[in-house]
Amino acid sequence: MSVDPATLKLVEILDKATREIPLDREELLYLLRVSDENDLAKVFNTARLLRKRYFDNKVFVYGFVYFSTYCRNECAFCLYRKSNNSLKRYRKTDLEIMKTALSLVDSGVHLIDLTMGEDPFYFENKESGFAHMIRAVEMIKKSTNIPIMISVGVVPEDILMEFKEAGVDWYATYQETHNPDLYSRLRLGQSYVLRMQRKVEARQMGFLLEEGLLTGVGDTDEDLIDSLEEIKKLGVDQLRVMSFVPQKDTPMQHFPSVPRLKELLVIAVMRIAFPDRLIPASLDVDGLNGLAERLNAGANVVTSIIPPQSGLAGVSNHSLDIEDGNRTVNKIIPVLEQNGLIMASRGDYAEWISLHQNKTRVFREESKHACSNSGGETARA
Ligand code: SAM
Ligand code: MD0
Ligand code: SF4
Repeated sequence: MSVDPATLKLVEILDKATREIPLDREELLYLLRVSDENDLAKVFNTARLLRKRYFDNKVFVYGFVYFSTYCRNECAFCLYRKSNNSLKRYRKTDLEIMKTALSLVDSGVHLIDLTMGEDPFYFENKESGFAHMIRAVEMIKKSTNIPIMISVGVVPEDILMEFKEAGVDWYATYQETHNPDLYSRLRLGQSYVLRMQRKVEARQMGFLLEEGLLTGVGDTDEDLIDSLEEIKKLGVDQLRVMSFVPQKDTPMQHFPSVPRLKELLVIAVMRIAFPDRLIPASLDVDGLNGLAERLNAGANVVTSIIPPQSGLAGVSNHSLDIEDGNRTVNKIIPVLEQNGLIMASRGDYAEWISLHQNKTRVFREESKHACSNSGGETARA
């Protein structure tokens, strides 16, 4: 019986992936373009096999606190862009932030992600603006020892250092794309170089890094592969992709939509290219209903757990599944189980971080050295 050459090629690529032989550009592109149902199942299967190799059946779960929806920026894709006057914004007090974080910790999450727009209240009053926030972070850390991520935009370097000293573990700042031209049409008026540079600096300060892509924003398959290459150079610990969700009253509200399959394929290709890293399935794109397909594609972290009745928003889906309590730990556990997975313990998460830091120490030290020798373009805040 003759085997179809396309099937043979796919089998060869996936066999290489299973043996963790790095795939070249052309092979990664091939995977991103798979469309046949049987072939897709093979790609997802390989992604899950690699996830199992490094994480067994354990999944991590992150709580999300979007504590201020004010923003000085004009990202074309974002509901919270400065000039959008059609929404009600909020800024939570330090006490509210702490209370929410503590209730998320009680519900069993492994990490608290503190996120805001680039709120002028913080950015324009610099030291005094951030001071309360930094103290709140310190309190959360001291009383719970929970790992903390900040997603607060491109903060000045000295403030970033203060967050580190207060006990923050992760810095998340998504580039969305590594095509500078596309970036300039998405993150209007923001420096591409500065955003990348701050991540390099954060890593030098000892932060763990998360990088993120948006798909369905005019990105090509080539752009997506370029991003994987940049992500490798940056040396990130967690990487994500989210589908663009059109937002009313924003410049991209009528942007043609791309099937969700693209996000799923990118998740699988991320797992294949970075088998031992953390890759989220965000509840923020399609809510609880979209969780199983993202886990099936190889994700190993569920993000955007939000307490109901807290008055807190999501990012790409500001209200989906929040008030009805569908973005809670209790609601995701059955979905994990239906997919042969379980929720990891806090000890498992701590162990992963510590083993991972040991494993990547040499890479991080070498790149720190390379950066300090390169004297590349210095970015300004
Ligand atoms: N303001 C900070 C910043 O932009 O870095 C922190 C917020 S950040 C976590 C918001 C992220 O949500 C963006 O980087 C983008 O990846 C995602 N996002 C925003 N609007 C979105 C949309 N309409 N559809 C999908 N993802 C979106
Ligand atoms: C999420 N809504 O995890 C959150 C957000 C920011 N670090 C994360 C995009 O889906
Ligand atoms: Fe502001 Fe972040 Fe939205 Fe851009 S993505 S408008 S920086 S909140």
